[in-house]
Amino acid sequence: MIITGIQPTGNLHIGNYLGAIKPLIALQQNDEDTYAFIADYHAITANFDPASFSQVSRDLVAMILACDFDTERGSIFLQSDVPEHTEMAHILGCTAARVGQLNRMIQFKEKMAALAENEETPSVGLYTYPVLQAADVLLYQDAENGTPTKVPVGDDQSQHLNLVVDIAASFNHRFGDTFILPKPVISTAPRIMSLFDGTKKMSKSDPDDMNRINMSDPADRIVKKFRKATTDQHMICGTVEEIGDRVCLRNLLTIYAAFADMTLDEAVAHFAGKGFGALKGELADIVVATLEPIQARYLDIRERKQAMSQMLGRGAMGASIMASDTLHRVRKAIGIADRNGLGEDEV
Ligand code: AQP
Repeated sequence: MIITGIQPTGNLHIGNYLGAIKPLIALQQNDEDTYAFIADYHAITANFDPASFSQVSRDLVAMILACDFDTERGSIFLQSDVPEHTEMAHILGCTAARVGQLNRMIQFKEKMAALAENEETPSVGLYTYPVLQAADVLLYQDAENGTPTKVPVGDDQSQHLNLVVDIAASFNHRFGDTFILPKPVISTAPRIMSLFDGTKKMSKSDPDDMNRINMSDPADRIVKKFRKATTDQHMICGTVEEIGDRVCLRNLLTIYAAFADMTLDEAVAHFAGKGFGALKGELADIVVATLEPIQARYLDIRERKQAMSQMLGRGAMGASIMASDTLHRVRKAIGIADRNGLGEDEV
């Protein structure tokens, strides 16, 4: 079983596609039961626009479906449609997660520093974010077979995932075996960087749209963004080792290799001795050719609003069956009875 979440914090970009969606679809093809959720309760831990929030979430669902997520083999749902996530987060926050652990989270420190630059202070939700993440993961358990749930994540999330495992172990230690410890699967997919700053990752919430290639960008905009991407004056080198600290070159070659299903070595060999013009031209061609059919499906799915609502409803219902079962066991373990004070077993 696989559980994965993606935040509705803006337009999906090719970094999300290569780093999260494409590997997820590949895992799904191995017959894994998949739960994919739109992490809207995570997205509200930072600034968000209530007027467009719901549409951003739905567009994200439409794009994931357009990338070939198979709803026969998995559920896709909104986190906020499955209230067990927040209830479980409260229980874990009280019983198994400790302030000292949250204080060590690098992502919180980085986000807090970024907010401080604008004289803003973080929300409590941003601080407790990893506890909600623990709830997201631990609700989905293969209790019948006892096999660990796989959680595919980028390496920037490995600290949070280790915390999820620690929280589960600490709960089990205190209340008896309740959770099967999950298995983080750290992505081997490439990290895609900003088109202008090769040291900063491509990101949905980056205020400058020119830094990323959105999955929904039209062909002419993709061509323009690659044309304007940062380069240097040198020719393209002959080996990966020679790339050295030319981070923008490395990024463009990495994107090319990922879209062409090549290794980085093969991509370097393909462009060795050529100028950036050749690389940027071929890069735009291959990205446009991959995205165009996805975009056509996306526009079609996005229009079918009722079908999407029904599909999300089915997804939430499927997720709720498993989530409420786990939550029931957790409530029982901590001595909180279900159904008006009576344990379900006594009803
Ligand atoms: N640049 C990237 N390269 C490769 N993979 C990436 N992911 C994100 N950016 C890149 C992967 O996409 C998934 C989405 O996770 P998320 O929506 O929870 O948030 P994120 O990682 O913080 O993604 P963004 O795009 O950078 O959003 P914002 O701007 O909101 O922070 C994850 O699996 C991630 O590894």
